[in-house]
Formats: sequence, C-alpha cells, structure tokens
Amino acid sequence: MSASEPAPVADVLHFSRISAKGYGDSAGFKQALGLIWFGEPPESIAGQTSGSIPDLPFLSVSMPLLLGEAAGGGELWQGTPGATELFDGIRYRRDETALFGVLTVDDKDSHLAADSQSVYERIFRLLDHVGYPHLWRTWNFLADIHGSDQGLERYRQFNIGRQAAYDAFSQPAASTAPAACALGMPQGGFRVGFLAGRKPPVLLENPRQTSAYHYPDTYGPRSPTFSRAALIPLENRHLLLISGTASIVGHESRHIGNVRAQTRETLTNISEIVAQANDRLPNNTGFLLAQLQLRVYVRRPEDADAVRRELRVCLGKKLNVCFVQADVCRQELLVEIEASGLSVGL
Ligand code: 3EB
Repeated sequence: MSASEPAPVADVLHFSRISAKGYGDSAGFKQALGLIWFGEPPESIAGQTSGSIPDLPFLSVSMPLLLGEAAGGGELWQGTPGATELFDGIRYRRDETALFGVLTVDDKDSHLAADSQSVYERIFRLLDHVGYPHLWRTWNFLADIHGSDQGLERYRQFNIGRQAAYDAFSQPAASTAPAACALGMPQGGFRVGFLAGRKPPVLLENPRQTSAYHYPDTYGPRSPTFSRAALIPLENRHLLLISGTASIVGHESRHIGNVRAQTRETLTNISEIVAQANDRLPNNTGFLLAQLQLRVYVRRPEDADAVRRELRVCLGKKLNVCFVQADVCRQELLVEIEASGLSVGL
C-alpha cells in the first residue's frame, strides 16, 4: 500500500452521497453496485420516476432526513459492476472485489425471528454460491423495532433469528460477524442491505466496549451478531466500515437522557475504533476521524442540532455527515453514529 500514490477514488470501492437532484442524473447508476436511500421514496419526489433506475439494487428506508436536507437522499455504492442479478429474493450486483445486495420482507403476519433467520440464511447461501464468502457490512432496518412480537421486542426477535442463521452455517461470531447497524424506521417491514467480498475483512472490536456477541442476556435471549468495525483491504487502500456506535461502555448505556453527553461518548468510542484500525496499518497511512463520512441517527428530531454542535466541537466544521431520524435499538439511547472512509496518508 502506498500513501504517496493513492489510487484515484473512482477506481476504488466507495460511496458518494446523492440528493434527490442527483437521483435525477441516473447515468451514475450504471457504475453503481447499489443504493441506500433515506427519506421520501424517489418515485414520490417531484419529477422523478422509478423508471430511471429500473433494476439497481435499491434499499429504500422510510426514515426522515433532518436539518434541512432534501426530502430524500442516499449513499450510492460505486464499483465496476455487472448487471443486476437475483437470488431467492435478493437483488445484487457485483464486481471483482465486492457484492452489494438488498432484500425486503414486508409480510406483517410473519414472525421476525423466522424472517431474520431466513434472510441471513439466504444471504449466506448466495455468498457461498457466487464465491464472495465474506460478509463485510450489513444494514438492518426494522419497522416498529420496539414493538412486541410473540411477547418479545422485535429487535430481540431479530437477534434470535440472525444468530440462528450464523449457527446454522457454522459461522462463529468472533471471526465472521460483520460491521452492522440495526435501526427502527416508521414503516416498511424488515429491510436488509449488505456488502460482501472475496477477501476476508479484518474485524475490529473496541476495548472500551463488550463485544456485542458477548452481551449478557439482559439485552435479549440472543446477542447481536456484529463486530465494531470491518477493515477491508482494497488494491491501494483500505476501506473502514464502522458499525452503528452509541453511548455504551462495557455493555451498559451511559448518560441516560443527555444527548450531548451521549454524542461525546459515542465519539470516544468511534475514536478508539479508528485507533484500532490505524494500529493495523503501516505507520504513514490510516484514517482520520474528521475525514470519515458519518451518518447520525437521532431518536428525537429536536436533538439533531445539539448533536451537530457537539460534532463540530470535536471534529471541526467540515463535516461529511447526514442526519436521519430513527429508533436506536435500545430505548434509552438517543443517538447512534456510523462512519466509513478510505485510508489516507497520515
Ligand atoms: C450497540 O452498540 C448499539 O444489532 O446489528 C449497533 C450496531 C447496535 C449494530 C445490530 C446494534 C447493531 O449495541 C446497537
């Protein structure tokens, strides 16, 4: 890996933020592996038709964008993909390096633990079938995440099913659990996006936090199956995918009711994860927290501005951040932040 001559970003797996306007310029979609879209569905934004992206793997998430952003916006994952393919309800594209897929389960009568197990088993079967065996990152979005399903919170049901799929495919969490996030959205059933690859990720944990797959059962009968981050070796650089991160130290939520303190604790956690990543890279390369692309999920829309102020204090004004309203998976958590970026010369 050379810090002095990084590959042009266009050749490297990455994502760009796009707005409703950018969505109209569908040319970029040919080079896209897939799109995760927040807010009003593009087809309902004036002047757009879903015909402009006939088959791009596309995850539409019904979470409102905050702080004056457009009605909708998203992240467009770019690579050098071939055509969209289908496998057992999964829509995906792949290039030499990576595979991006999406799937949705909208059936309200089904049981989330069973749905979640089936979704993850289908993902594992696909990855095995096409030879991209390493899951790097998953995005999990659940309607009514705190609602009850057969007497247990839906997020906890989701965790039961996810872990059952890992067990069924003999995938030990500590060596295979991807970076992830799991958030509640207003509607839309159960939606998953994922990024997988031919090469194994370097999975990172945070020494300040209990590994999620070792959480005690006070947080549910089955632990959440994810790692704190995945570090992906690409040709000339590394891609860092940091999971949704919150104000948790050990396994306990901190600063109940105080969104600013939760934000600072979250940034301390993310800084530690960035340091863990940089420890694994040559001395003159790595990641700078202030240069990562962030997505902030806030439970209460009125907190978004306070979170932005805290971020500016710690990271400066040139933030690359998008704010959305979402239900963070523990009721007492008011904010969760995920981050990603390509390594730079330090
Ligand atoms: C936490 O640290 C906060 O269930 O996949 C963050 C990232 C969280 C991923 C998941 C949950 C998940 O436990 C919640």
